[in-house]
Formats: sequence, structure tokens, C-alpha cells
Amino acid sequence: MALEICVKAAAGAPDVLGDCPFCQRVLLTLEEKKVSYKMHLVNLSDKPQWFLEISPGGKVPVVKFDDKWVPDSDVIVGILEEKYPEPSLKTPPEFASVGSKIFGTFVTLLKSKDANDGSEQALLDELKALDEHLKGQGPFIAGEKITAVDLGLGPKLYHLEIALGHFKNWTVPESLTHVHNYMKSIFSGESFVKTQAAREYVITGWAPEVNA
Ligand SMILES: N[C@@H](CCC(=O)N[C@@H](CS)C(=O)NCC(=O)O)C(=O)O
Repeated sequence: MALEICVKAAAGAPDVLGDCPFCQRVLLTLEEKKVSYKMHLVNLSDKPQWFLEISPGGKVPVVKFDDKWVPDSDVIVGILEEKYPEPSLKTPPEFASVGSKIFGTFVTLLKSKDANDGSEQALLDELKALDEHLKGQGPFIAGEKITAVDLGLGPKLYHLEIALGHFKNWTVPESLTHVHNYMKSIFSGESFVKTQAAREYVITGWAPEVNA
């Protein structure tokens, strides 16, 4: 039986898959594990009552396991790994937090109104650390095989590339070749392409935050 999952609908297009990196992380995990699923698209700007009943915090993703709706991509991915151990997507613990500060520093730069507040440097430091990590290994964070940490970070880098490119005319420096190759490897994966939000919806999704 297919697992049920609630994900974000695109801003302004309630019938189209939206731009939630946490939802994509879970969808990628389902795809990589070849678990069949049924998606419910949720319009987050006008949350329906049925959704608020199953997700009192009002957040996506939520997945139904044994008749119980479970929120939070960290928790959901953990349950998926337990219930569907093959193929294993476990990340060795020493690599589990690689890249974990990139999303926060990216959002700070995206929202920054002051070019000298250090937010660009903070993001660059995190991307350089990722580049160093990938040097001599890869193409993925734990080596040859894609694992959970990549499925979490990939969607965030996808948002970073589109949103900073669009709103700040900012791109990852060419010198960070390992990060560039990493993004290429992740973004070209079949499951990534299948579960990604269209570029235009990533932009419309971030616009209110940037203009706040
Ligand atoms: N920690 C949560 C974060 C999920 C999250 O923040 N989802 C956003 C969409 S990307 C959301 O549902 N926001 C609710 C809203 O916009 O009202 C997870 O990993 O699942």
C-alpha cells in the first residue's frame, strides 16, 4: 500500500508541487528506497481544516505511518530507514553534520539588507568547508554512494543556487569546484529531477521572505 505524504503546493499554483526542501528530502528518500507513495499537495497560504487536524503545527512534510501522521523530515527519514532498510541510506555518523550550517547562512544572506554585515562571508566559510570535505572523496559526502545527508543538503543547495542567483545575482564561486561538481551530481539524479520544484516556484516561494 502506498504511503501518504502531505507536501507543499506551489505558491499561486495549488495543483503543482511546491518548493519545500524538507518535503523534497522526504520524497527523495522515498524515491531512492523505491517506496510507493501518494502525495497530497497543501496550500500553505490557506491551510485546509483537514490538514490542520493531521498536522497541528501546520507544517509539511507529514507522512502517515500505521494510521498516525508524523511531522518533521528528521523523524520521517529516521522511520523510513528503519521500516525500509534497503537500500541503506544511512550516513556514517562522522559525516552526518557536513554542510549542516549552509541553509541557515544562505537564508541570512538572502534576507540581508546590509552588504557589509558578514553574511556573505559566513556562507562562503561554510561552502569552503564543504569543498574541503569533498576534496579527495565524493562525489557524495560519504564517498561513492548517495546517503541521507546528501538528500537533506541537495534540496537546500538547489534553493540556494536559484534564490541567491535571482535575488542577489550571487553565485557559488567557480573556485569551489568540488561544490560545483557535487551540485551537478545531485541535481542531475533521476529522483532529484522528479521531486524538484520548478525554478519559478522556488523564486515565488522565497519572494515574501526577501521582501519582508
Ligand atoms: N523541521 C521541519 C521543517 C519543516 C518546514 O519548515 N516546513 C515549512 C515549508 S518549507 C512549513 O511547513 N511551513 C509552514 C508554513 O509556511 O505555514 C522539517 O524538517 O520537516
